[in-house]
Amino acid sequence: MLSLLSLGLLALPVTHATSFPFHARDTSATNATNVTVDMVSSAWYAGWHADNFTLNNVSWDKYTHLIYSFATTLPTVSNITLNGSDAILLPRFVQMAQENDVVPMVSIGGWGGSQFFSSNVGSEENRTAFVKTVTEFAQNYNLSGLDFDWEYPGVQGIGCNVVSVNDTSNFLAFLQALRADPIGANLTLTASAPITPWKGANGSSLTNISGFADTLDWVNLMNYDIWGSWDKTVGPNSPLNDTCAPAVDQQGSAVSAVAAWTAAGMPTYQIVLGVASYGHSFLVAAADAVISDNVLASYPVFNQGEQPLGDAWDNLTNIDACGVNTGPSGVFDFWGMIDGGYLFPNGTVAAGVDYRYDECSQTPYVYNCRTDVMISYDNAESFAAKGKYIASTNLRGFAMWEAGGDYNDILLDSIRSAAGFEDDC
Ligand SMILES: *[C@@H]1O[C@H](CO)[C@@H](O)[C@H](O)[C@H]1NC(C)=O
Ligand SMILES: *[C@@H]1O[C@H](CO)[C@@H](O)[C@H](O)[C@H]1NC(C)=O
Ligand SMILES: *[C@@H]1O[C@H](CO)[C@@H](O)[C@H](O)[C@H]1NC(C)=O
Ligand SMILES: *[C@@H]1O[C@H](CO)[C@@H](O)[C@H](O)[C@H]1NC(C)=O
Ligand SMILES: *[C@@H]1O[C@H](CO)[C@@H](O)[C@H](O)[C@H]1NC(C)=O
Ligand SMILES: *[C@@H]1O[C@H](CO)[C@@H](O)[C@H](O)[C@H]1NC(C)=O
Ligand SMILES: *[C@@H]1O[C@H](CO)[C@@H](O)[C@H](O)[C@H]1NC(C)=O
Ligand SMILES: *[C@@H]1O[C@H](CO)[C@@H](O)[C@H](O)[C@H]1NC(C)=O
Ligand SMILES: *[C@@H]1O[C@H](CO)[C@@H](O)[C@H](O)[C@H]1NC(C)=O
Ligand SMILES: *[C@@H]1O[C@H](CO)[C@@H](O)[C@H](O)[C@H]1NC(C)=O
Ligand SMILES: *[C@@H]1O[C@H](CO)[C@@H](O)[C@H](O)[C@H]1NC(C)=O
Ligand SMILES: CC(=O)N[C@H]1CO[C@H](CO)[C@@H](O)[C@@H]1O
Repeated sequence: MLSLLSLGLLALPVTHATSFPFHARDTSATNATNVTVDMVSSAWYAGWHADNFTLNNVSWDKYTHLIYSFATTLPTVSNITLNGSDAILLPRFVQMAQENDVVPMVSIGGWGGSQFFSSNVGSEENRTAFVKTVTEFAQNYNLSGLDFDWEYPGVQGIGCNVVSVNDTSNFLAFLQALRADPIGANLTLTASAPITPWKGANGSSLTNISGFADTLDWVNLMNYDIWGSWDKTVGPNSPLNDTCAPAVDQQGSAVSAVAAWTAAGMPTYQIVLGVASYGHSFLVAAADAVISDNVLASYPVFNQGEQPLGDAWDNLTNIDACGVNTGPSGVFDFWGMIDGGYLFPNGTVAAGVDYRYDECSQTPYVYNCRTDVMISYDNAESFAAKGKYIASTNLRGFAMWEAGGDYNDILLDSIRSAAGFEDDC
């Protein structure tokens, strides 16, 4: 009974997806049933990188769902907006997805696009209007699903978002109204969520998110940016595990995220693991970078005053949605690490670059002692570990930020194979 939504929506002939039987966690034994749902092999496609990573560059046959990003919220509840030239690109995206039996979705919000979620769902009248806005948007673009990437309900994200203590309950009320709508009922509805459940009015993570579980098809747990330039030390961008890390370095991981969400009532088969095709760079003095015998430290201090420039998709000047210059992001996409000489084109570490695979987070680090740049990132080995974890934990699948970050599908092929997806022949 719990999975009727998923079953109805995913009864598409996704032949290249693997299926596992899941035991639906119905509290009523007589209603308990084993259901089979198709696993999710997905990624976000960032519209603003389309010049470089074109729609023809997408490996459509390896995905079940692709999520065009982003449509952003507006001060008016009666519209959402696409970024730049997306209004021309999105119809082509949808058409190519359909031709390839991929479910086309659009993500609404994002770090820079969540400014007005709070007001758009802030009253029953607005929720009704916002349901109309997003369902008309889905119909206009022939979308089969919507992803809500509100960063974050009840918590200030980028710095200029509207925020209310009632955001999370208003979000749920909105999703319920959307699900009750005849068009919304037929859409795949997902949310991209932080590694601990959304905050309630008291500022703490919800301990019971069953209302969201009943309404959404699944959540994408954004297990990345767990460490970055905002921290005091370097750390893994996307740790698989952190329960094995020193207590002060337990900032979250796939393992702790799945534990937190399932404890609050999200079944594992409604959890998709968000994975990253990029890493974060830090300027680390040689004396701090290396502990002994050329072994790299996992949590060294870094120069917070000087953020290295990332790859060709980074910029010395980045003006965010609040109008603030945030400087370089320091992000290196996986292809950018090859471009920058940190990795060979086959994804292995280049000659003269120090490397460590951190056994707790199960993620790699590289260090260039000539430039003092350290990068914590993901590679084929760490993606295989995450794929194995998805399979062994019965998670629904993975969602990669972002499709264009990979190089020759090195990461995508690794996680697909480890999670049990089979390639078409
Ligand atoms: C099964 O679930 C339905 C819907 O929640 C409920 O109305 C019904 O009473 C349940 N049946 C039993 C025998 O528990
Ligand atoms: C569900 O499947 C498992 C494993 O195949 C089996 O042990 C269990 O009895 C099944 N439960 C129901 C309610 O069919
Ligand atoms: C996209 O495809 C073109 C043509 O095959 C290729 O030259 C280019 O390198 C690809 N770009 C990326 C980012 O993969
Ligand atoms: C929403 O915005 C689009 C693009 O700017 C515009 O074409 C459309 O008319 C707007 N719709 C409403 C209901 O305002
Ligand atoms: C909009 O596009 C610009 C680049 O043109 C990009 O930097 C920005 O992140 C995008 N914003 C959103 C919210 O998609
Ligand atoms: C409802 O939406 C309008 C904008 O369309 C906004 O001005 C207003 O503050 C919203 N109401 C609430 C209670 O958030
Ligand atoms: C939050 O919701 C409660 C209960 O509905 C209401 O009493 C309160 O005024 C709301 N607070 C805000 C800031 O909207
Ligand atoms: C529901 O969605 C499916 C697949 O996207 C479509 O074929 C069908 O016509 C839709 N039904 C309604 C009532 O919109
Ligand atoms: C995470 O670390 C704990 C030890 O703290 C270990 O028992 C567990 O197996 C690890 N899980 C994974 C998926 O690596
Ligand atoms: C980098 O930032 C500058 C100044 O804001 C801007 O003019 C330029 O277009 C940006 N370059 C890229 C590639 O985004
Ligand atoms: C990766 O490429 C490098 C440089 O060409 C080569 O030395 C190495 O053997 C390759 N490794 C694998 C596993 O193919
Ligand atoms: C301008 C730009 O962003 N170029 C990049 C496009 O992507 C390739 C990798 O696929 C990079 O090598 C380019 O630097």
